[in-house]
Amino acid sequence: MNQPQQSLPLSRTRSTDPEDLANEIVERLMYRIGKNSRAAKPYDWLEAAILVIRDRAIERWMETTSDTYAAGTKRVYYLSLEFLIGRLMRDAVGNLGLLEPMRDALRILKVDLDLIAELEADAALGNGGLGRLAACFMESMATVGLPAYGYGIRYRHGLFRQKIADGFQVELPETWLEHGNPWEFDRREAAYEIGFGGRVEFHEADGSEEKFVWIPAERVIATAYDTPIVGWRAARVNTLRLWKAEPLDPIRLDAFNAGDHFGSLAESNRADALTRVLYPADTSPAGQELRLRQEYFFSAASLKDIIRRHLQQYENLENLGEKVSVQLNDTHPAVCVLELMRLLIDEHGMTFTRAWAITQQTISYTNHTLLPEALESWPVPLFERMLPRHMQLLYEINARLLRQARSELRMDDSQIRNISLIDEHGERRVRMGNLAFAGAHSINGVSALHTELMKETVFADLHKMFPTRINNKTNGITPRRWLMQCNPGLFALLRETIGDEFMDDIEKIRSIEKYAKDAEFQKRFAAVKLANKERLAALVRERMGVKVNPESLFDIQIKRIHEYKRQLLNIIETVALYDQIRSHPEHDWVPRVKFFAGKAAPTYYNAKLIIKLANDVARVINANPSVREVLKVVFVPNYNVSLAEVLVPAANLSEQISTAGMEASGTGNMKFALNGALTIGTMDGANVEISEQVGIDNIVIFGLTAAEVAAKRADGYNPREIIERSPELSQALTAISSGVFSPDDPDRYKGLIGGLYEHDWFMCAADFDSYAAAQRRVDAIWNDSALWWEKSILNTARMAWFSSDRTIREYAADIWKVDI
Ligand code: T68
Repeated sequence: MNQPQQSLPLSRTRSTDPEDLANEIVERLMYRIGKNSRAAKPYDWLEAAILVIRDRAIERWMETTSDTYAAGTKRVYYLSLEFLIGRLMRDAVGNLGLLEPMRDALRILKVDLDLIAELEADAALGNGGLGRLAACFMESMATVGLPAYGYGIRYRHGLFRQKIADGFQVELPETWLEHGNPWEFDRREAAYEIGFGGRVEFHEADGSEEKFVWIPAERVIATAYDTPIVGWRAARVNTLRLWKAEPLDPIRLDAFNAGDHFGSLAESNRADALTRVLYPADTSPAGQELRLRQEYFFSAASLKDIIRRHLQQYENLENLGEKVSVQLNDTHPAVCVLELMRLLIDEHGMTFTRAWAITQQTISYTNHTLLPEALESWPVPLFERMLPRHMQLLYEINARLLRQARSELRMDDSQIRNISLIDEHGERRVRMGNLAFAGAHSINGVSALHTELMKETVFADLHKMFPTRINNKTNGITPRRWLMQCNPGLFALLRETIGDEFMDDIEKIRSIEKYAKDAEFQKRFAAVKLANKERLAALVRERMGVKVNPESLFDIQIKRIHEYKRQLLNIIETVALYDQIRSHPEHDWVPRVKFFAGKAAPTYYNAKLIIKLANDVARVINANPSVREVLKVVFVPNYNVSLAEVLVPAANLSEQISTAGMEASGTGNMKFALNGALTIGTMDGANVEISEQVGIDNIVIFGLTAAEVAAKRADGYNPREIIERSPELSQALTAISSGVFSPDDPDRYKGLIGGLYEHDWFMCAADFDSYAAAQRRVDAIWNDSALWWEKSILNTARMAWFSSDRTIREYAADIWKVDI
């Protein structure tokens, strides 16, 4: 396997001298932005700097693109409705090796790189882990030298901005494009017509040749916007291509002239709406027609583009599966299976059988959730109305699939029902997961546990039918962003201690292990952590007016707010701890700050109530002088990638406490551990593999296992009994539900807490005592400072396996079958 190049090919052609760079910046300022240094505002400097960096990436971009063409290498296409990229400047400048030269260049111009970097918009074109994974993968694919394209939607509004008003989440529109976007190139030449609705005609051309022709009722144009993604040391520069919808006619002049001013813009507005906003629901299907339109729009545009590129180089589509891999990031682009079949059969004249073989060879699918309510499905009438030809193909695929299941595999009615692409319980619905499974040669889970559960639960019967398709690809994170950029202090300490090798081969970070017990190294490691905590403390003070002591244990839970992620369990334990501290003031309590951050889906009632509860509990605890020195609670508003880059390096303790069996993998867990936080967590998702890598003594595990959760649910779980047996838990629950934290509305949490007594689907009660005990184990480790830092260092030393470079190499070898 090739290691990324050690020296920048770029430096051959372009100067990296700060003086030259400074001149270039001033030139861009002048000729691209139209200002001189005196008139330039900080944002203008940022844009000028980005243009200089971007231009440095372009040569390499063209070079690597033409190399791929010349070598005829297989191309990988990563289709994702979400790319949570965050800011790009640091990524690009760091990966081009220009960080210090650019910093010096800007200094010559009396501009602070760190200050302008903060002004860059955080591109939040995703909800959470799934979108962020896509962004890490893009960077890793460029780093390992894989010719890859990301395809998605250029949402005008990314994930909403979260404001906390009186403790409640308020959603405000996000406007990342308001200053323009210096990273993107609009590619007017790459535009495709995408149809919706209409009818299918059957043409019986010269006798035997039958042909179906879809005549859509509505059409929009998909136009491409390209962003270069620079790999580490510019090993490669790949393209992230995002689609925007535009009307065929921007204005219907006939209607306008006839006086119908609104009507004349109807088509334009309809196209505009298509790519206007990202659906803010994570792990639950949005279910609306517009969402299906978005899915089809970007899938169809991407496939057209892929086929056009293929046919530019090869004669026909017979070798598509050898030269192209299409990876579906969850089922959101699953309609690709049908669209590719339609293109191959209706537009390229292939037989059904041949088209099916090529489709399966080309497509592979990643599953990110087992939650039954999160599996996408669409009402048959909606699907049929929007995509009539696709519906025909779906029925044909289903007929063949079910026939095979029944005749060759002798499957029974219940198995047939589970395998079918149509869900027949109640309203008939198209199952996107089953469609993706049937149309792909590989179906992967995102952690070892999740993959095993996929085989046993949602896809049990499909797995029996196709036992070789399901495979595991444990998630990863890019160490460039999640260590080298976000934690410059630790990065510098590591370089000084073990040299630079780990920058190119992250496995080498393991050499830090031998310093784990070294008192001097521990001191320096702790000092870096303290500085990161001071930075977070300053942010919290500035943004929220809350003062926290950086010497306290920083205990952090940041992720989407969801009942299965159990922020509620953490809050309840916080309340119990608050009670304990007040009852035993004589005890030597470990000073802690509990940080929370995360967004709730705007329609998710309980998740929003949990945010309010965290804020209510914070207000009461932070105002109580008797716990002031030992306990603080902070809910940091508007969690996004940039905020994570401050929180992750500052954590001592990482909360990964989902109900076992419910978190497919998690990736925040990896970021924290790499940055030296200890994990408190359940045996869920990738936590299991983290415990194997870092060693069971260096992680704090508690709670039921996935098998125990399943058994408890099957046996009839009685949370009330458990609550009544745990005095700490019942006291905390009573306090919350009786209004101690909500005196303005004492009944606010009655329903939420009542639910725990009644069903407690996420087993907060069952895991509470074990969680609280685990927290006291954390205290004990913290009190033995040498032990704490030893474990912390061992976490950093042993997390290399979770690099997304490793994940991508596995996808490349096992699924895409491409040499790198
Ligand atoms: C996450 N899924 C998993 N979904 O929850 C997490 N869903 O365990 C895993 O680490 C991560 O994927 C990466 O594999 C999501 O983030 C969504 O965001 C989502 C968005 C729209 C619809 C459904």
